[in-house]
Amino acid sequence: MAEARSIPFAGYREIDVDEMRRRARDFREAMERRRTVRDFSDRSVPRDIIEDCLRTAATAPSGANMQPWRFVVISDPQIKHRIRVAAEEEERHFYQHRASQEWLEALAPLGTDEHKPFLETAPYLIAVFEQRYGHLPDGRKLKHYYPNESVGLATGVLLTAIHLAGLVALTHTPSPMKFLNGILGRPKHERPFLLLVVGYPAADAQVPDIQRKDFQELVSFV
Ligand code: IYR
Repeated sequence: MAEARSIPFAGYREIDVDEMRRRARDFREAMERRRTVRDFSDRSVPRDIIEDCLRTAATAPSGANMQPWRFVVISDPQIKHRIRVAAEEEERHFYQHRASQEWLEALAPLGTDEHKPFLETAPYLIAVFEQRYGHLPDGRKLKHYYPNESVGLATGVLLTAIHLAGLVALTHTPSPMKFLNGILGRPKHERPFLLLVVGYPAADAQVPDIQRKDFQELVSFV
């Protein structure tokens, strides 16, 4: 096996167990304060902060380290407007025709509907694309492994970075999202994965009073 390794392996730096405990608890407490926000301020956010969050997202593990993601950061008001118009059209169809009664009931506590003003209000939208395959320098296709899982992981890391930076985000999933390829000029083999809305919360922003599951309900030790 060892002969197959063509890259150097880095060492592991061990952390004192009490320090480990402190870090785990501090991180949990910080993450427990994360909430999805749907009312955004139009205040601008320095671009370098968004860039750092994206660099953090790119540290996520991925199948065979193929890093099958592409992030398109949108701040241009005209592009945001086009995205809003296209997303609201899809959403209108979803809320009026496509969604089952059961689905609408599940969404009711969140208070969502087809109106998506935040797509224009927030300073940044980040469209996350999943690449089914990449390209070698000679142009040949390179298959990507576990692209769904990989891009989901990177998006989770991105949301974490955005939260720890002190910003808020909304994971928005207009369905279908193919219009994003057209508006953003992305190739066919890139599948829109989701659209993140990022910025400051509006001064009067409120979040629904929903709870996270009890620990016992989500974890089993065997
Ligand atoms: N895409 C729609 C509907 C929606 C679906 C789920 I699942 C949500 O958790 C929230 C909304 C919308 O964005 O309104």
